[in-house]
Amino acid sequence: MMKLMQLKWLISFALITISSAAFAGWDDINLREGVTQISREVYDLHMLIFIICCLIGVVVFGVMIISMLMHRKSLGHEPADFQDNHQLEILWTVIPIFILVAMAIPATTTLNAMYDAGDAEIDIEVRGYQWKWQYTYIDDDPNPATQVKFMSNLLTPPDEIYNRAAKREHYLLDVDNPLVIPTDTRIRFLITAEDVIHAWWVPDFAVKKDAVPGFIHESWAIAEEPGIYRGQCAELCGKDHGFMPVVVHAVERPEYDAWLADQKQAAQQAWNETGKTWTMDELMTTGEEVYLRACAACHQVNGQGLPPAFPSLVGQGIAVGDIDAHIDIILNGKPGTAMQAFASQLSPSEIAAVTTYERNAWGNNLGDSVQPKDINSMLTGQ
Ligand code: HEC
Ligand SMILES: [Cu+2]
Repeated sequence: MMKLMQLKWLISFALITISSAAFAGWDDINLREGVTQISREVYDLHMLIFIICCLIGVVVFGVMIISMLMHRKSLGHEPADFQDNHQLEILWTVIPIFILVAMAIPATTTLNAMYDAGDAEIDIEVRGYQWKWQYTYIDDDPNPATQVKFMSNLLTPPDEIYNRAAKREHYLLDVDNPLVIPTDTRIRFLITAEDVIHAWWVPDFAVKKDAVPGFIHESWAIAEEPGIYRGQCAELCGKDHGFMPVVVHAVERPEYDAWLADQKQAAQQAWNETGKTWTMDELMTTGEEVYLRACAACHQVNGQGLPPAFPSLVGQGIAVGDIDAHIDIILNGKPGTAMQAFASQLSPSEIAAVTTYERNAWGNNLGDSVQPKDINSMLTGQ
């Protein structure tokens, strides 16, 4: 049988081990404070409730362990035989009620503030796709085609993912086009999805919202410090769920205004170019660029695909068949397969270019092409 002395040593040893393990990497394992008022409130709540829980744990287990040691049979104690103790029962019901109410009041206040997404200065639509995000800066531009709107794709190359190359800094947490927002500005995120349920999560903003097809969920943030904030999709959404990070770039207001003006001009220019007649060279150059960015992950750089999962586009099938069917599968995808609809992800010019590219690359040499303005009239019915 264990002596009291030995037990004391054992307990202190266990406590020292656990606490030193925890404090060694406290910042690594703890919730982070983030850079918004809400994220700091969430952090403070988390610490408050964590400390309350620890205190309750110490008191309850302390009383329990001490009682067991002090009143054990080997010291000659006899078991008591009373049935209940009303005073004690009322006490251990009322005290926890007070503790719960005391925790609920600050928690509800913060939750209310989190859910109140009104009065935003800037509205940004966040749309989840398998497996990337799309950001649209909603403004009163009457022509949706010239709104600032872009896809945000993972930058980590497959070689690093499959251990054929050394992993970079920000492995799996880097994108080609980050979301750009101004600091000290109230921004509303309108979060939705195109295909399946995703979740947009930026820990430093304490923003984590499900992105559900057909629904728009709101959230908001005021970033107080410039910086790059990284997050991830937080809802299991298919095979590349781990490959759709969120990167937000918070910059000072003047820098944001300049960036937005550039983007607007680029969108306007892209729109102007939709109307002109493109040469074969222009279509092929843009087409290759679009293909490498949006299609090569499945159909491979050489167009051969990875049959049977991803069909080859070389010398066979739809890519060398009727051009309308070819355009159709790119615009609308093929439901139930990994071939998604690209109508909302690519501009009319990009769709025209990539279609033309597939029909004339890798020795397909069909010689035919399609113009951006034709794709645009298919999409708008004009
Ligand atoms: C996530 C993987 C994926 C990506 C990315 C992708 N595709 Fe596909 N694609 C598929 C799959 C799978 C099919 C076969 C669908 C089926 O079962 O018929 C397909 C079929 C096609 C076909 C028809 C092939 C045939 O002969 O049946 C064309 C053309 C095509 N894709 C073009 C594109 C273009 C252009 C892009 C880029 C803008 C693209 N795909 C991006 C997976 C993908
Ligand atoms: Cu996702």
